[in-house]
Amino acid sequence: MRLNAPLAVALLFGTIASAAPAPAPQDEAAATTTVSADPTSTLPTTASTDTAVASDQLEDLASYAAQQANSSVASSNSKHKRGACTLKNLAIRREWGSLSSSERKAYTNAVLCLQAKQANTPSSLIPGAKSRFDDFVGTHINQTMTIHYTGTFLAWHRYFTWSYEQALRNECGYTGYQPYWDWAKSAQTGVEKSPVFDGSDTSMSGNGVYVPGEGNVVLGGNGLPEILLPPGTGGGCVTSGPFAKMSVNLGPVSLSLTNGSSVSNGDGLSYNPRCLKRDLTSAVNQRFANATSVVNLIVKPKDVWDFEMTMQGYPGSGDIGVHGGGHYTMGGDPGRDLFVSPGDPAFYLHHGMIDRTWWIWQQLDPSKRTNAISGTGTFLNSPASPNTTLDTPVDLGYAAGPALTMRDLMSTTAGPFCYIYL
Ligand SMILES: *[C@@H]1O[C@H](CO)[C@@H](O)[C@H](O)[C@H]1NC(C)=O
Ligand SMILES: *[C@@H]1O[C@H](CO)[C@@H](O)[C@H](O)[C@H]1NC(C)=O
Ligand SMILES: *[C@@H]1O[C@H](CO)[C@@H](O)[C@H](O)[C@H]1NC(C)=O
Ligand SMILES: *[C@@H]1O[C@H](CO)[C@@H](O)[C@H](O)[C@H]1NC(C)=O
Ligand SMILES: *[C@@H]1O[C@H](CO)[C@@H](O)[C@H](O)[C@H]1NC(C)=O
Ligand SMILES: [Cu+2]
Repeated sequence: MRLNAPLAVALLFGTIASAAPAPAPQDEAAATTTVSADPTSTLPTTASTDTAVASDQLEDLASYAAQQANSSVASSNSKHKRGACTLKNLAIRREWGSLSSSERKAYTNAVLCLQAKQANTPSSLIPGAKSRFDDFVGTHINQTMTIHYTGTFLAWHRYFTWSYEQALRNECGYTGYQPYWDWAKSAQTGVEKSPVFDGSDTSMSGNGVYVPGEGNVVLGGNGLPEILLPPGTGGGCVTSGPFAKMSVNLGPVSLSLTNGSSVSNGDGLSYNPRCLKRDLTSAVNQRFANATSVVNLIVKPKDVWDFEMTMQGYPGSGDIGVHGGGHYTMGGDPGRDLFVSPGDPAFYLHHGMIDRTWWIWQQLDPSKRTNAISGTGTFLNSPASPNTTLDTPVDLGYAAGPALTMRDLMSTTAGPFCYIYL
């Protein structure tokens, strides 16, 4: 179902302009972890407000998750399964800053390769999709209203990011795995100094050229409280690093500007080549995606509804969550466009971290959380649609195949997937 409403123009990460009634949380047995032998008992249960302490808490939670995932892979009886996930073939996704220079260059070279390969999408369907990279952007635009604030949000983006990683590997000779951007680290250093965005040859390219006189980005409104985000330190075209010359071909669809308004180019599917813009905004990173926010997201929600909503921001709460936090930290075009955001190659490092936080949260109580789903097939259930279930299909269109069911996408070490995060 293609929901390309004028409503879209008012839609923003972390908030929407029309307050749709939210479905009630799905019943889930309360997580009770009071057994004395519980290995999680040494883990933090509340996030420290001291971000340095919270960074350590995040490390503890992440290494617990890795041990937990390792031991479940090690103990799963894989004798009868072909191509099963084992410790031998388990992929490890790492933080960008922990990769060597040549590993980072191998990654960005593979992305440039994807951008140079012909699209699979027929131009009659998406005339602006010019490359394999654009196939992913086009699929995301096409499905935006059915993959955010839905029951599929986490799993859809897991499959999407994995499929992109597979395209880099299978179509562009990349031998590594999808790296991630740890927002907690860039909140400490300032985004401009983060190895992800410092503009060096071994970054994901840096800031846009400074545009003076920018005002605020305004989210919300139409009955919801407004959220004002300050402008960043760039705003113009990205001129350094591997993506200095890349062309953003699709969109905009719902692009927030730094004067409180937003723009669109119709359905965003026509060919509209322009430079990649960024407006790195440490204030947004520090406010919405600091180490405390990440630990809070992992330790507080006891059901997946709360987890998804905390991550994306409860509409009206004034919080855009770590999901909106990361997107608006990048800023620019397409960084501030919910529909077109995969047009910035750093999208996949951001969603690597989104997937990592979900994975850590799942590992804290795998028997209850691996298959936990809550939500429907439409953005905040507007218009109303059936609940997402394990049988709900996820189809990535011309970006990748095959269509799978939610059931296949819930675990990172079963079904088609075999990876963990360190
Ligand atoms: C857009 O999505 C619809 C289903 O939601 C699908 O039928 C159509 O083929 C998609 N178009 C492209 C170009 O992927
Ligand atoms: C859909 O999920 C909601 C919230 O958990 C629940 O109240 C409702 O009964 C479910 N509907 C169906 C048809 O299962
Ligand atoms: C999990 O297994 C991988 C691969 O054998 C290993 O590199 C990693 O250190 C292990 N992690 C933990 C936390 O045990
Ligand atoms: C905001 O900026 C855009 C682009 O510069 C401009 O077209 C638009 O008119 C401005 N809107 C307002 C309300 O100032
Ligand atoms: C960290 O994030 C939380 C929300 O996630 C926010 O309440 C807090 O103010 C932030 N801390 C700093 C130092 O900005
Ligand atoms: Cu998305």
